[in-house]
Amino acid sequence: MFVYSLVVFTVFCLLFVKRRSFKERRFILSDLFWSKANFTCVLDKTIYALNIICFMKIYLNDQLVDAAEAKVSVFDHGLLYGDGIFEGIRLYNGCVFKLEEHLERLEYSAKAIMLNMPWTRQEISDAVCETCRANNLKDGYIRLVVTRGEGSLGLSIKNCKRPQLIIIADTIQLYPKEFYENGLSIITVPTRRCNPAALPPAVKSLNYLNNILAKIEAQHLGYHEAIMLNDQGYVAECTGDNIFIIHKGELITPAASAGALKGITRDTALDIADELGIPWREANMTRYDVWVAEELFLTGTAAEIIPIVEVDARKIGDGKPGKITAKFLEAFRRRVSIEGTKL
Ligand code: PXG
Repeated sequence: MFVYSLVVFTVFCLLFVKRRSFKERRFILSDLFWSKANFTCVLDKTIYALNIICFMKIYLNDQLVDAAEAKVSVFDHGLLYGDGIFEGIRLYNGCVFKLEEHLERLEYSAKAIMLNMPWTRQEISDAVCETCRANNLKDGYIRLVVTRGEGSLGLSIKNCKRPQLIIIADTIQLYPKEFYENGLSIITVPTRRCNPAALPPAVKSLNYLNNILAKIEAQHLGYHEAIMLNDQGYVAECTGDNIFIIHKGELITPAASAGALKGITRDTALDIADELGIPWREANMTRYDVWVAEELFLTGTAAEIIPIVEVDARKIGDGKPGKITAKFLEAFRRRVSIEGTKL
């Protein structure tokens, strides 16, 4: 009865604060109740689920639809074979960060897998902004997905008539705040990054099993993130982030040819290195190079810049987030607060 009343009351409150963002709604509602941590947590989850059911708009097939109506065919090759591409993009303070760069990478991924997108870059850009506006978002995470489209059973793409464009605009926090303050411990996992001759890791494809297997191995051992080596045994990247070491005052990261995705945040970190006057280079990197680094951090749209303090049970530097890493994080936060495409 209590749960039922709670749900009814929450729906009522949601209607009452319909034009507000998720964060504002949560704030108003937890103020209406009382601020016991557990209760707020349950309330958060309830509001989050109801928010999706009642209000979230998804961009699908050239229009905005309710989340409950956003359906794709079971014959879509994106579902049947992971045949498609995607981008994860951040929205900061009403501005989409590095939108042009993400759309350029999407076009490169499409070209690499021979998927002809029937939309111009401007059309996709407008659709991204429209989806964020429709969801009253100011800060969030945008998932842009292009599938090969509906086809017949069988690998051939010949019967896939029209790619599907899906845009989801939501909120995200990949890691808890304390990991950014205290740093993260990671390990190297057995699953190797795909050989570029088999599937170029630079293509941000819908087929993420290679990375998912590595993530499963990491989580199975109690870690949140893992280093993946390429088939020559050099460090490629992490399951969803690029990797950087700082050694003798120099910033070093694996090249795309070593199996790293050409990360947008990676490029931003290299720009920041230029701004800070820190020399950088791309190089083949062994696990030994990682273990003896003075500092280490990961970059990714979802994770942003996160300090690493332990790898394979070896402390990195003094086991605390490094001073240079802190400068990168500070410069990154400054950039995201002033750059971007306005909604
Ligand atoms: N390497 C890989 C394998 C990635 O998937 C990055 C590096 C970082 O690239 P950007 O452009 O974001 O700086 C990524 C992207 C998630 C998630 O939900 C994370 C990514 C992609 C998809 C999902 O954790 N990271």
